[in-house]
Amino acid sequence: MITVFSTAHRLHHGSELKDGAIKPSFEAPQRAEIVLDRVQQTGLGQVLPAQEFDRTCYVAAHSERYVRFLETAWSEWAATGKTHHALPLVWPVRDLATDQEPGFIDGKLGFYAMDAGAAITPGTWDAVRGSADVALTAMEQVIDGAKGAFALCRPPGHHAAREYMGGYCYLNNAAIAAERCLSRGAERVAVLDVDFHHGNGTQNIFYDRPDVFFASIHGDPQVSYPYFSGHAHEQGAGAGVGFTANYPLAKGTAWDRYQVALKDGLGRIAAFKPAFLVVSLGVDTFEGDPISHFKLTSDDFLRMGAMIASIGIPTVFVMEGGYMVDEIGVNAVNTLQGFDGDS
Ligand code: SP5
Ligand code: ZN
Repeated sequence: MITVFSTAHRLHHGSELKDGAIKPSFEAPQRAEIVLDRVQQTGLGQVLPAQEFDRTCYVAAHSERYVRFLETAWSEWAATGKTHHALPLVWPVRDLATDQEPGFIDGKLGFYAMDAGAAITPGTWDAVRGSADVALTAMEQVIDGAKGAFALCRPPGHHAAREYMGGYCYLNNAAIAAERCLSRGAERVAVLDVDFHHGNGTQNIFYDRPDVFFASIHGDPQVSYPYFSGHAHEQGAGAGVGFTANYPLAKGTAWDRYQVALKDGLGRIAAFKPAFLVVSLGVDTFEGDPISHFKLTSDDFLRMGAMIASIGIPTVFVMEGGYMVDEIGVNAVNTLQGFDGDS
């Protein structure tokens, strides 16, 4: 399988608010380098650089004003004399909710963020754009006939919604790739999110749409980030009712229970008959992950890849989370090898 990679990710290493303190983010540059090393060690296949895509490809999944915010946020922040990474400090929750974009950067940060987990640094926009271009380049491979392709994206994307960032995510790489195949003529596309955390951003972007089926398997939001979405009763809205499927699973879930949800999700995706499948591949479901609490083993990722291959749909794997840095390379590449039948 071909891997698409961009060195632009190295321009971004944010801070996050964790346990009441600002710390360097768990989502660090080393993650992508470890996965790339494993791709090369195992001889998974060629590694291609990302092509550059037009910003209209990003606006397909996000609003114009949100993309503009991402492009200009660091310069607006720096213009006020601040030198730390930019993080929001006030959010328009419930009765403060408004559709009016504030005129000052501190207000814009809260308006366009769901949490204090997606800092803006000087290199963030270039890394974020590069990550989306990685996903778009991988989608082009599959549109051109490849059975599978691996988008080694960093930063990740699945928490980013049409108009907000959060959870280390800025542009929703998986959603941007899904929109790309629709604009190139596909009638239907499915997104399967196997990251430990609910793919709230992808759900938000496609919630009222019947042309994109979204399935997510994740830690129960009663006890797991992002807490406010991913319940089983969230099944879509309007014309999209029935085209979103959520599988919240209990703390400590191991392969025996995980594979039941995966099988059901894949069955529903197969019945939808999409032209393409985008997999949001987070490997933070691993038993050793420092911020999650499922119990998948490295061998389970081989099984996961084989099960995904079994429905026979051309698939783009888009890297999302996974934070046990020594193991994420093995677990991500095991999934791809399982898909390729090299296990
Ligand atoms: C892409 C992705 O995986 N984003 C995840 C963002 C998670 N951010 C907040 C995590 C809070 C976890 N707190 C649990 C600590 C357990 N020791
Ligand atoms: Zn995650």
